[in-house]
Amino acid sequence: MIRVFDPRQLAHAPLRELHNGGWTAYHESPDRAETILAAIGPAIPARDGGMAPIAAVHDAAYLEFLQVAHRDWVATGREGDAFAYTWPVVRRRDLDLMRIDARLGRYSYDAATPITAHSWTAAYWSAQTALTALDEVVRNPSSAAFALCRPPGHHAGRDYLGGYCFLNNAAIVAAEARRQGLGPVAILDVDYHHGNGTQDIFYEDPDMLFVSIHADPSTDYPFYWGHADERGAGAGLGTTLNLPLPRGTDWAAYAPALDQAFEAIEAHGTRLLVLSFGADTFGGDPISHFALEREDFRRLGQRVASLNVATVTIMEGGYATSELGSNVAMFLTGLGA
Ligand code: Q9C
Ligand code: ZN
Repeated sequence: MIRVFDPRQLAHAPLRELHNGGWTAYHESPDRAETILAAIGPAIPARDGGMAPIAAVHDAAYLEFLQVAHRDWVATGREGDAFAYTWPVVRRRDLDLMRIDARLGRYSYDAATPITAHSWTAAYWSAQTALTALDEVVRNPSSAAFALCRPPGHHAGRDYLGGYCFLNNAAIVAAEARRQGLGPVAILDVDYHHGNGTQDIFYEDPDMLFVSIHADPSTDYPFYWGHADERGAGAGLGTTLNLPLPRGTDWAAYAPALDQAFEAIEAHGTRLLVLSFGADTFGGDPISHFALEREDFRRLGQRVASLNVATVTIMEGGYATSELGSNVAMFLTGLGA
């Protein structure tokens, strides 16, 4: 299986994040990617597919904001990483926002996702890493490809960042695959956290299936999205499937949800699967509360491979850095590396 990794992604390295009311070292660190790369072996670098596939998913003003935000932050006299402290949740309207603090709130939904001088570069190459993996699958449709992406993407929406995510790599790949006529396309998200950004992007889309297995948002981030009764809207009603599971979920409880997800993916007639893969379902993850073990990631990979559908796997979360490499390697072994 082709693995794709681009070192320009390492440039994004926020110092700290606001976590449960205090400062902690940033969980989504560059070492995550380095440790995965060391465990999974040789990878090809990303090719530059340009802005078009990114602009097909994200709002133009948001993309502009991402590129200038840290510069504007510094110009205001601030030091360190940029993040918001106020959000327009009530009667939001399309104002021409001048102040960087106002724009940070407009284009984000949490305070745990700082923007550094290099965040845009890293996010851009993370998206290109995902697109290159798609390209590899197109060139050899029997294959699967793994995109070692960071920053991750599934919490980012059309015009907002959050949850360590800036550009929604899975959505960008899914939309580009559809544009290339590779559909029906489905997205399966197995990160511990609900992929609220991906869900939002395709919520009213009648032919993009989004299925997510994640921690129950009544106890876990991102809280406001990922509940079982969210099923899509308008023409997209029925193309979103949320399978929330309680804290403590182990493989025995996880596997039936996976069966249900696969049923929906098969019923959709899926020809290309985009897998948002997070290893934060691991029992030892420092910010998550499922109980999957290392061997379970092999099982997960095997179950995905048994679908027999061309698959682009995109790295999302996973923060147990010392076990992250072997967990991802196990998953790829199961997938049929
Ligand atoms: N104590 C991904 O796994 N945590 N993102 C906020 C809560 C944010 C996780 C602080 C977790 C985001 C891609
Ligand atoms: Zn996660």
